[in-house]
Amino acid sequence: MSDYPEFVRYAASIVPSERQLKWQETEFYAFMHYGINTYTDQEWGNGNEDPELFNPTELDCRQWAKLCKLSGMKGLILTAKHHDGFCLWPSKYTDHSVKSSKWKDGKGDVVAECAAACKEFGIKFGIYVSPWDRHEATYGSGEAYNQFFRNQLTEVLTNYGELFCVWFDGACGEGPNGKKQEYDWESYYELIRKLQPNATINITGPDVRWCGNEAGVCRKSEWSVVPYWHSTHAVIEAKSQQDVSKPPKKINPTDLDLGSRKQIKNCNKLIWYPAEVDVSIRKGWFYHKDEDYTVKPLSKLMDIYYNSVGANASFLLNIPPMPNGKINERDVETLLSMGAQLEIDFRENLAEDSIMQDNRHLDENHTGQHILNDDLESYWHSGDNPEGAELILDLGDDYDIDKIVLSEHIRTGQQIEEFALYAMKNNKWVKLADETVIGYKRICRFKEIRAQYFKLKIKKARCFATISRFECY
Ligand code: FUL
Repeated sequence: MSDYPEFVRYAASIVPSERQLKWQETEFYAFMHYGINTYTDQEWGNGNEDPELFNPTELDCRQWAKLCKLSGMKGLILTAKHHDGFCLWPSKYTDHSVKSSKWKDGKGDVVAECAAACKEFGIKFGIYVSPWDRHEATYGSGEAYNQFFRNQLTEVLTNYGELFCVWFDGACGEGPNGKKQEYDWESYYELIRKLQPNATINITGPDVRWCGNEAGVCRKSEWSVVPYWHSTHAVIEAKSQQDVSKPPKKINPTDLDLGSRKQIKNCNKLIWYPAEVDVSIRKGWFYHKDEDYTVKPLSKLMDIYYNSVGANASFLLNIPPMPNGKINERDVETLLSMGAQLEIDFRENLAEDSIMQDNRHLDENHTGQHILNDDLESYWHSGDNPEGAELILDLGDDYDIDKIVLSEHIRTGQQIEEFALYAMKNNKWVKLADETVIGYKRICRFKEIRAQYFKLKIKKARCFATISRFECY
């Protein structure tokens, strides 16, 4: 039995909250950047835009939600208010909203239409509300703005049903001489917990962290257990976008490793803080006609999917509606082929109903055989001697396999630090993958191989190891 230092035992004991577990299952979901910028052709509005400009002629939130569903997404986050302060719902606390627009004679509510469409198509609904508000006069005055923001939050948190996520941007382009608002984050969080207890608070918040760039890249080892200071407001704000012309394209080189033993060794407080990869299907976040030719190709989107959902992060893909209120056919086509590709890639799990043996387990309720069903709550547990533990899968016959999907039972934490996968070829184990973390999900892709036996070997872990999913495609 290995002897683990105290800090490793502590790290192995950190677990997600129920709301984080639910969010994790959302995996792939849409961002919809839509608002006054859609009509002024801008990325960041300055707050002086005339609300009358907002005038979709064919707003179709059902098209948005249906497209998300067909693309394999499980949720949608709408920019209810971006940095320009224009609200997509008729807020009582400002006139800078849809109620001052021509659309539906000022009687419309995009948030309500979008929430209803998500419900109809069976996907989750979330909202983005920008704390940075360039229109509101009280912005920069301290408590008066905090109260205004809480009032607006209360509206969106109470009037549109269950939200799976509230997304707070850390961006602020005021610069050193601009307005300085001291956000009362704790009071915002308290309100969200009270009114939407199941919603995660993403990015400038305690539940889900930003992957650190807008290019769709995540770390090789994306740990969900990290030092607590990654969730502090000052740190998040400092890393957020400060200039509209400089979207963050790369992870800061000093941030490439957040959760290895080296990073957590001297930290007395660790938290469960999983990563989200946010990226736009086009060049910008809002729709611009001259970016119609920048729609990312299917291959690029699939790569991002595998490198995020398949590497212990979630994938938040932005699809910006056009001024008429619909999604452009280029984006639609690409997303429909993405949905079809995902169906093909994960059509039949060949490991289901097979035999899984192990060389050790905690007890009879946690043997290898427990990981081949759909139930993520039934899992294999190594017992307190994980290094060198092996799970051997017998498919019963030879099959062509090019993907293996693994999950840890994250309700018990994240422990696996290094693992390898093998297939049996001519009575020899051939290595297919040699990786680090697994976490909620790791999809290992390799050159197609025809084999009957596959093996997972745990090379290094924190105190013990669990596996709740082992799928072959
Ligand atoms: C950034 C914002 O400034 C962009 O406009 C966009 O909303 C993106 C998701 O976050 O920080």
